Amino acid sequence: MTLQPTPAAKKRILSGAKPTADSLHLGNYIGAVRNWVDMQAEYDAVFFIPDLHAITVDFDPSELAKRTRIVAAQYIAAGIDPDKSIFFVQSHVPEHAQLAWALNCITGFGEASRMTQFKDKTQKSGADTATLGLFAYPTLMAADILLYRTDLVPVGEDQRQHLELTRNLAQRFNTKFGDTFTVPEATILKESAKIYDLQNPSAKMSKTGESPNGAIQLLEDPKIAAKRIKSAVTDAGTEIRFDPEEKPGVSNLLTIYSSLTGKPVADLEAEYEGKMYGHLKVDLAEVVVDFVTPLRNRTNELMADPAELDRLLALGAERAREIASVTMAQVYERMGFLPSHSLAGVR
Ligand code: ATP
Ligand code: LTN
Repeated sequence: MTLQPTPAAKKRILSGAKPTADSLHLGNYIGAVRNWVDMQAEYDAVFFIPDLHAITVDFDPSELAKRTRIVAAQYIAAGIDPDKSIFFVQSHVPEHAQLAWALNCITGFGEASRMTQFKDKTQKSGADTATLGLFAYPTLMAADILLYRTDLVPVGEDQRQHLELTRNLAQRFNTKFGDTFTVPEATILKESAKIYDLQNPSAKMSKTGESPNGAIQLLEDPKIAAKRIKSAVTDAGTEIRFDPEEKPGVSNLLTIYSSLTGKPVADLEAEYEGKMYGHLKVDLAEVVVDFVTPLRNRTNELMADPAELDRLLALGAERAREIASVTMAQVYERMGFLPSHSLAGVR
């Protein structure tokens, strides 16, 4: 028998999208989920639904479970394969909250106060309504990442500062208590993958945008999606050209078009030379409908069998706990906690 060389261990990636709305939107798909799907083959991938993060802002308890299942179904419909990747719900793995607490105790108050996402969110809603949970959002995120010895974290630019904090906390813990954590790298997903609000192209497309017409929700009726593309704000002039400064509306439509068809933006510019904005919108509306229709049908099929969805999530949580519990036991041991012994065999 000849010995096969051991393949180099795959690097681990980890990411997630919060269950804070009734559907993911096109920006989440193009900017995040689609990239995760592509990365599954090359990496040892961990994808999860950060429901503990979803409760750091005002939330409706009667919606949370449903929204969590929807995001789970949308991940799978988009191509996340629970056989290839570890795929689970954050609150099903108690080690996330446990490690977050330990990390809170090595995080400076000033350090946490400098997080711009917290500052932005509290500026909007006022400091009185902000919770301790929102303040501790970044240390919970660090726990998500460090529990799985993650090498790479594919996220948008907005999460860069949280990643930097995660790296600092990993290094601090390793120095203070002994080498325990992998220090992760951020893989900031390309700027071109950022999708803007259709009504206000200076803001990113978001679950909580000002106008519902600004976002394409992946679960809504494709006819509505088509309408939203057709009524998107475009710019002065008539020329169809990619120029985010001068023509943010048209550029956003070209980005969406290119992302969904794989056609380079330059080819689209050539194709639409001399044509009107209306032509671009009609064609893009069709592209969007062709894209969302099967995705929506597949999501609805998965949602029609919640027991199967829950089974997949339970399997994922089991696999996640196998890794997370080992890390957590090491953390407690290194921090010097008195071990808790089972009573079995003692009585
Ligand atoms: P939202 O603002 O829509 O609530 P979010 O960024 O606050 O989304 P998540 O749902 O956790 O929070 O985001 C999941 C992923 O989707 C993140 O990696 C984020 O960078 C990405 N994402 C969100 N909006 C866009 C967008 N408009 N364009 C590209 N990527 C986006
Ligand atoms: N904060 C992220 C969601 C998130 C996450 C994570 C992403 C929570 N924990 C761990 C990557 C790794 C967001 O708002 N997009």
